[in-house]
Amino acid sequence: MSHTTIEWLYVGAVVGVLIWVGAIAWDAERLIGETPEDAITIKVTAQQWFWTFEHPDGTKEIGELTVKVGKVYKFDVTAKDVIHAFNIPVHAVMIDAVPGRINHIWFAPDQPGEYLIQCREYCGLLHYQMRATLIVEA
Ligand SMILES: [Cu+2]
Repeated sequence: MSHTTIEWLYVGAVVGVLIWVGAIAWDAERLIGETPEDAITIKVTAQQWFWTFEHPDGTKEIGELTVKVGKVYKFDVTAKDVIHAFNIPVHAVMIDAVPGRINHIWFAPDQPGEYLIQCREYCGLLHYQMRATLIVEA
């Protein structure tokens, strides 16, 4: 093979790998970005300095959220006063809670237990106490 042919093979291989990596990243992003159709919607409202959760049947929980293993949940997140951020560190859930708009994020708990929910955007005096408990039932 000539010198030039080898160079072109090399360029082809590099381009091929880049396309492959790009396709994987694109697919991963698509999977994360799309909310599964069977998701149960929970309305999450942030205000100084607590969290309110509303289930589809209208039941409300303040300071704690009860969900079940094996189900998929979509959070409709908003705020009443200032900007907060809804965060469940263990489940990599993190989205801004902004007055006047609804942001979406979903998750599917796979382990029973109690987990921390917290505010991740400084929202005033008691920001550091703006916590809730995620209760995942079997
Ligand atoms: Cu806060």
